[in-house]
Amino acid sequence: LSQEDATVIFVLGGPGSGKGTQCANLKKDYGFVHFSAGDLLREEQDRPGSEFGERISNDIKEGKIVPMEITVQLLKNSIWDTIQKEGVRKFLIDGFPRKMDQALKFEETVCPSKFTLFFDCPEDVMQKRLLKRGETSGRADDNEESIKKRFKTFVETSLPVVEHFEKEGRVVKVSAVPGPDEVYEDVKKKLEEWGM
Ligand code: UP5
Ligand code: MG
Repeated sequence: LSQEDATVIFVLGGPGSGKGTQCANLKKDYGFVHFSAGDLLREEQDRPGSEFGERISNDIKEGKIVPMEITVQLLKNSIWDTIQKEGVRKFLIDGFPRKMDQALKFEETVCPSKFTLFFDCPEDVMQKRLLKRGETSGRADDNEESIKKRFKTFVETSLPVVEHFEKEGRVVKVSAVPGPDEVYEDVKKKLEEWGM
């Protein structure tokens, strides 16, 4: 796919920064199709007969990044499926790419992104949100030990991806600290500046 065929926006930010929350808003108001890489991996993990189930489940608990071939393929399938079945060509890719190799592979073999929407949030704020969510989420990685590992991977491996896109002038940065409504107002304003 080329940039003319589809609009792809990467949505990045630390664990618990609010990517999923804001994508739900954008989906409703802008007609995007929303794919969370983490959700796709959790679905694949639970799919009976998946050969990757154990690998995914272990990587998620350890806050590690699942081998990119798996994630890129899941995203690619979902995107093509949507284009063929629904004809929608506007995608939010949430929580991906979180490693440089994924970024290059996706833009080369699936579609170049228009820009990256980056939710900037300090760790203490994200940790509080995740521990609170952990009381009810049932997510295997919403516990103190896994959260610490997720933060480490984010700083060491995922932030360099944001910096890479920033050098190319393709990052839209929003503070994720205020409440969800205020964050969303800021998101809308900045998307408008990008002609969305
Ligand atoms: N909340 C949200 N916004 C708020 C606000 N402004 N003020 C106050 N509270 C706010 O929000 C988290 C919580 O905070 C919620 O309770 C929400 O109500 C509240 P959410 O919108 O869920 O944040 P999000 O950024 O989506 O957090 P998430 O935990 O999903 O982020 P992660 O990036 O950690 O998780 P993801 O599912 O993307 O990935 C999980 C794992 O999958 C990774 O660690 C990795 O092991 C694996 N993975 C890969 O290997 N490769 C990939 O490409 C992707 C994932
Ligand atoms: Mg999420």
